[in-house]
Amino acid sequence: METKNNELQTVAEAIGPIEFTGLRLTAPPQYAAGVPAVKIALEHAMREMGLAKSIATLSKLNQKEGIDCPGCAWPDPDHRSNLGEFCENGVKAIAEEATNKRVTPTFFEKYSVKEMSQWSDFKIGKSGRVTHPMILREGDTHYTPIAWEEAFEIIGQHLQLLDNPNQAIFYTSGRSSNEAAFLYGLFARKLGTNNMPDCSNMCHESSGAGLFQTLGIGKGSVTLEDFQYADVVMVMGQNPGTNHPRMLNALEKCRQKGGKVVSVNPLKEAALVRFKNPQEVKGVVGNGAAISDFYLQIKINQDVALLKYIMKRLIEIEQEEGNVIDWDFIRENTNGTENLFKDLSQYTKAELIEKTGLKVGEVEPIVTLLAQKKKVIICWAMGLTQHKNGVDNIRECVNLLLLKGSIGVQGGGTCPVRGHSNVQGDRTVGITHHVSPKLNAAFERTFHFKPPTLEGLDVVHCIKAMYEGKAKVFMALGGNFLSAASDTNYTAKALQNCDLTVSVSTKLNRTHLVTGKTALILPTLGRTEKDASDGKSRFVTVENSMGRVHRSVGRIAPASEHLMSEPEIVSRIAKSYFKEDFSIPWNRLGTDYDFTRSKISEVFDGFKDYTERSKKSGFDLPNHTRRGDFSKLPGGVAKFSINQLPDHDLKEGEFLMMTIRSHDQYNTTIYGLDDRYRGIFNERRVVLINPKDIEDLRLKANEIVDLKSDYNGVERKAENFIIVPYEIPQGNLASYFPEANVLIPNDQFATISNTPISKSVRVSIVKK
Ligand SMILES: Nc1nc2c(c(=O)[nH]1)N[C@H]1C(S)=C(S)[C@@H](COP(=O)(O)OP(=O)(O)OC[C@H]3O[C@@H](n4cnc5c(=O)[nH]c(N)nc54)[C@H](O)[C@@H]3O)O[C@H]1N2
Ligand SMILES: Nc1nc2c(c(=O)[nH]1)N[C@H]1C(S)=C(S)[C@@H](COP(=O)(O)OP(=O)(O)OC[C@H]3O[C@@H](n4cnc5c(=O)[nH]c(N)nc54)[C@H](O)[C@@H]3O)O[C@H]1N2
Ligand SMILES: [Mo]
Repeated sequence: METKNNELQTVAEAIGPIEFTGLRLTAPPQYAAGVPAVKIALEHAMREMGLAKSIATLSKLNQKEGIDCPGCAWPDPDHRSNLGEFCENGVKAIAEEATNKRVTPTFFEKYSVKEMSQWSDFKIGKSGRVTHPMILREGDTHYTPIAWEEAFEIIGQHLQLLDNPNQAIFYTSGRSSNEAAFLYGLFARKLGTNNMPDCSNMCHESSGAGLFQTLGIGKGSVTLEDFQYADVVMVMGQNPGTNHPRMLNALEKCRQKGGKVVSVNPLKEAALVRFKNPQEVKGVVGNGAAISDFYLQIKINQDVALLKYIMKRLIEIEQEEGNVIDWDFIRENTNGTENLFKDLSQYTKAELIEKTGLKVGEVEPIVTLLAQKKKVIICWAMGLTQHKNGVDNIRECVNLLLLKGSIGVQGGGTCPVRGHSNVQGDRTVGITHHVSPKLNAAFERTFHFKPPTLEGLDVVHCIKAMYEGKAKVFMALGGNFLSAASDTNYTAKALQNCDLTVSVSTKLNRTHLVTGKTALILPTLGRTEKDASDGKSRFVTVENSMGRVHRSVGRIAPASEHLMSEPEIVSRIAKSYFKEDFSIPWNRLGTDYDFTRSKISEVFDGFKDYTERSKKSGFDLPNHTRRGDFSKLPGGVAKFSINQLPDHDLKEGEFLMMTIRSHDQYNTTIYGLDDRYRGIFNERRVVLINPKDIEDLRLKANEIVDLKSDYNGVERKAENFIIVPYEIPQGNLASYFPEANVLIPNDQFATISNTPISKSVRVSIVKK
């Protein structure tokens, strides 16, 4: 079949404008943070919030009595800086939420849905906070206000009308509190479905799967303190300067104590090279500190090849000199070494190194370091998880750590660096599409009903179900599902197939503009805002990337008097559906968070005295791997695994493309148009490419091209990208998410974890 006829049709509303905003390029800066970061952060804060609100929010950000930063999930140190325990992008996140701008009923009266859909994501987001519950009734062109009670009734009625509960989908983004997520999961289960896709399906699902299989828990093993004791920290597939800036403090401290930092990344990310800590005087006046001792600019998705090379070399050195591999640890705590050794012997060093695109001379110093040192931490994020072999990537990291006996020891272990500030907590308290008999039993014991036993749908499979008309009601607790998911046109059609789409949101986004027949926006409180019931103030709790649960207390007046808290919204929907069934006290659960927490602690282990212990610095959830205890696994030992080298099946002229975040965005929320640390300003429709590839393709810098992907004969096109010469390995490209999401087919995802292949998309460049 001609691929031309097989092109996935464009849904203009889903794509937004494809015009340019005026690219400017500079050389990437020599360091990250420092004074410019402080200045830019404060400019954002003042522009969005004004002085009084800036002081009210920022002075309480990440303090023990304060607001948990909605920016990322990096943990807070025990000693909090007086200069402020936050970073540039944390300030931007706060400013974005606590903005003074408002999206009111008058705003919706003025702009039709169609008109707003033609705005850029930047403009949509900058419109401000949604102030009233709004409805888009079937056939209407504009959203109109609706009373809360009527909104809940409409949702209840739609759910009643379904043939079966599996026609409903309950998506969660990672900003929700433990309390809201728990009630949401309880509601879905009581309704009778496990269709609980969540943003981790697109994010760290591969980490959870890989770690669970090999170590028995889907979470990381290290604490913040471990960074001070580590001999080596490897940062693989992660850009902390933009996405987890406070992690740079930990890396700096590690180096001050004599540890070495190794970065593995196709791009030379400025913050991984040099960092000026704005929380310290020397960061303001000095040259800053080097962060990486070694930098491996690896080709996209060749991390398994690199790890295999390193392990092969470690085994060789062990054979020659000994004292490299921790045999005692391996004997006592693992199985599968023989198979691993056999697997490694199949490959030659030359073929492995060639795949990475690195030189032996670049990798050998790291081999030597790892041979000599014992305590190793591996940190990673999306650069490892969002590939077809995302789970293999994680398991191969575990293999290296197990060889070194570096799990369950002070200064060593696994560190998947989570994204959304409470994505880990949401999962802990029951947001999962998987069925666990143990969890079902705990829900049954606590709430006296039988939770469903059929596996639910994750993100990619619920999109397919909606596309095929098998799911009819879509609800989202936060997030921007349309723009976050891959295959934008396909996902748009999937949402449009629904009878009802519901978004519990703080701000306007594209998912509100490409909807089911009827659509609701339910405006909710953000982290920064005071949450009270009957005049009594309440607080919510969250879990950070390292498994510590603590409270978050809102500090400023809500954006509108009509906002409702997330737990309350969820419980009111449940009430409207279950009507006369009073077996679960929804009212009390939605209003009395202490009571909700007492129920969480009945269902889940580790939450004893939850409310009290969440105050001050919070408490750590049980993590047996952290203690070197693998008894949760069959046989009671950790597992070495066998992982294949990826096959990208690139055809002539095809590149491997990663979709990455710019410095001025939070996922689909666009704070600004600059990517300062990469020297790219005022433009997002760019494609980063090696100058030699530009030459080979007879392209020119600044030329405008289209990007095309072709999977299984279906052509997907992203129009209008500017060629930007960049120091990136040959054969690789980079462009921004979500603009490039149209190119990623919904059926291309990681084995086991089903995470879309956002970091290794096969594309070609089409000249205009
Ligand atoms: N300011 C800000 N903070 C955020 C977010 C945000 O958008 N903005 N998002 C939050 C969320 S939800 C998440 S999940 C995290 C995301 O945090 P990151 O994972 O750091 O974010 P990405 O931009 O996706 O960056 C991936 C990095 O991996 C590299 N990479 C890509 N492919 C490969 C590969 O094959 N191998 C290796 N070794 N490296 C590779 C890229 O060059 C890039 O540096 O950040 C969280 N924090
Ligand atoms: N191509 C490509 N696609 C990707 C990625 C990639 O690297 N490349 N990354 C993936 C990753 S890692 C993730 S985590 C997903 C992110 O997927 P999502 O979590 O769905 O997306 P966000 O952009 O974080 O959601 C932003 C919206 O959340 C709402 N919001 C903000 N704060 C709150 C709150 O406190 N409560 C409520 N109810 N709503 C709130 C606002 O309305 C805002 O518009 O995207 C994924 N998609
Ligand atoms: Mo994420």
